[in-house]
Amino acid sequence: MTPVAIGLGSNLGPSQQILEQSLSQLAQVPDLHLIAVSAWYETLPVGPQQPNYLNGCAVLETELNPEILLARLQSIEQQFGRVRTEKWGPRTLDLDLLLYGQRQHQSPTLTIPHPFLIERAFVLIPLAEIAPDWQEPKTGQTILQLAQACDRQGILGCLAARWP
Ligand code: A4P
Ligand code: MG
Repeated sequence: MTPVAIGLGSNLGPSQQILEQSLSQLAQVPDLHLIAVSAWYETLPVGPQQPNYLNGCAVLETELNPEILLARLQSIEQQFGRVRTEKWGPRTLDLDLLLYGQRQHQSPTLTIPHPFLIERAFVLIPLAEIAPDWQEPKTGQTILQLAQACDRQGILGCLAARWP
């Protein structure tokens, strides 16, 4: 079993409901086990002008390889009506694969660690709640160290996740 970290985000539709239903879907994927979920954070959008996001993170354990896991995440995104328009544009559900154990992986479809992990407060702050000691393999810094160093200006507030 390998621990994996996933980032969840939504800024279209009933975001909290969408995020919590997506957790239920994740929990039903064979060979994927939900271990911990952060609170939900209201965050200012990074990228083009669009509504604020609700963001959070989850830690899971899996026997699925990274590419298969990404395909499972994308199929859950599709179930929630994700339509890809502009890059970094608004979305009902975005599931990003942030960390896969200590693995570094680069293919045309998948980069692990997620390329923007180390600079995004909307990922680092929630992830630090549930995985503070996880070492980010490229920098060697822990998630807590990265979270403490990041710019928190875009983090507006936080609400408890209704999970489990
Ligand atoms: N891909 C490569 N590596 C990964 C990975 N580690 N996890 C590929 C997930 N996908 C990965 O992603 C485009 C392609 O990236 C996928 O087909 C996959 O093969 P996408 O989800 O279709 O497009 P995107 O999300 O618009 O682009 P990208 O670059 O993934 O953007 P991000 O990083 O997901 O950022 N502001 C706030 N406050 N909160 C947010 O959650 N999210 C974004 C999107 C922008 N601004 C935001 C937020
Ligand atoms: Mg994405």
